[in-house]
Amino acid sequence: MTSCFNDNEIQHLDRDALEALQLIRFKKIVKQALKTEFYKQRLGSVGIKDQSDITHINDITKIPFTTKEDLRDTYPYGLLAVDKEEVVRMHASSGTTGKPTVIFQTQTDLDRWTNLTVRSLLVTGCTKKDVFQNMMTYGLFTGGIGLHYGAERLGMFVIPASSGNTKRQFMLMKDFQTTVVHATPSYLLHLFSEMESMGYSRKDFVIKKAMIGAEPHSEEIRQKIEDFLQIDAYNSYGLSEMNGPSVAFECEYKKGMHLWEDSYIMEVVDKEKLTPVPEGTTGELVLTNLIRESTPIIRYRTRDLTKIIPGECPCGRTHRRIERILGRTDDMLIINGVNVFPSQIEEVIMKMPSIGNNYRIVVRKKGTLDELIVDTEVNSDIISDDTRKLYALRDHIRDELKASITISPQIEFHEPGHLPVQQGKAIRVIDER
Ligand code: DLL
Repeated sequence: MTSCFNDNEIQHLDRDALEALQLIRFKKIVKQALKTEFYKQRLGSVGIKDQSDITHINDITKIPFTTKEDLRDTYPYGLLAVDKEEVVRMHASSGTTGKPTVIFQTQTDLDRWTNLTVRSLLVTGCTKKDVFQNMMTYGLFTGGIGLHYGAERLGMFVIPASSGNTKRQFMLMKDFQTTVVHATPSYLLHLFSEMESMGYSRKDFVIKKAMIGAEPHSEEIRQKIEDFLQIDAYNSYGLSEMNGPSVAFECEYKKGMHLWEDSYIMEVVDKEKLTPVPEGTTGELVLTNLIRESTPIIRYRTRDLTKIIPGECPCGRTHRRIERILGRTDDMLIINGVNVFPSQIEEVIMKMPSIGNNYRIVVRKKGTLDELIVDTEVNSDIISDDTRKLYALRDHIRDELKASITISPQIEFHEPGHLPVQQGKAIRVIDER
């Protein structure tokens, strides 16, 4: 287990030492993976039957990729590589079919992940003197609990505020003199746009830093947050399949995110050919978790597009940095930090008998938050009917969608044939953000 005490040394290992450490850990992960039927077949198909078949870190490139679909197909326990009684927690992320992709953690797994979150907070300059207000959602989502444990282990004063309830966030921030906040960038912007109307001003707060992540955001958004609040905002990247936050984190220089290479093997591949691209070239990030014994995942296609930043960081840490996430190769939308697949929406609305054949999903900014609009055609009989029926249908769709995607969208009805139709593939999603 990486202890906080010697962590600084690990952050500065030279490449040879880092790769030697990766190899030792990778072999252990292969050994774990071979305990699952799924990886026994996958690894067996390329002649890997035992960890001794791995002799160099580059052997990883022989192994087929693991995808979200694989995780879904093996739901719920297909990737569990330890006895169930060793599991102390699970996390999940949303999926297209309603079945989440699940990840299990043993106590050892949690300790290792927590150490990474401690490291991530330390590299941004956090100390045990800080008061940490965690505005990420607590629950199956990894954003809340994930950083919570690291902040506690670091010795920070943690306020587990979770997301929402703007008024209470301000009250806590003022009364307990919060110095560090953790939130999605969109929520943070939304929160502070309400500051004056809620009777507060910047001088009521002593906030110094924000950890922002879980959703794509531009440098301009970071600047907006920093300028408005006169704070430093650090980009934080992660995904539940790789534990959650603290896969990659910005250090005090804020020049890209150090991907913690002692704990993850990163590859960046061409998004179509799936072959490696050189440093500095954008491609899909592929990750292997080296520290989780319970749910080994090898060569996971994240669908996130980024590039490895060539050269060294002025901080001297040797773990390579990735550029902020530029987009995704699939169609998953992230709406105020919540992952939504268009197919989840389609699944719900197309079940309703009065709904027509055409629909589209519009996402736009309303102030600093994202707004989801579902534009759908309805059958002519319901249009000429009592308007109360239309209102009831609208409410029903909204409730069903809320149950499925946890967001309550605006529903707009159109007469049949009134929504645009494409010649080729339908364009269902209009993302105006
Ligand atoms: O969002 C974990 C996390 C929580 C990261 C809190 C940072 C802070 P998931 O819900 O599984 O996990 O969603 C993972 O979110 O594949 C990216 O597409 C996107 N994402 C996460 N962090 C960033 C970021 C968490 N900093 C998916 N920039 C990932 C852009 C991000 N996109």
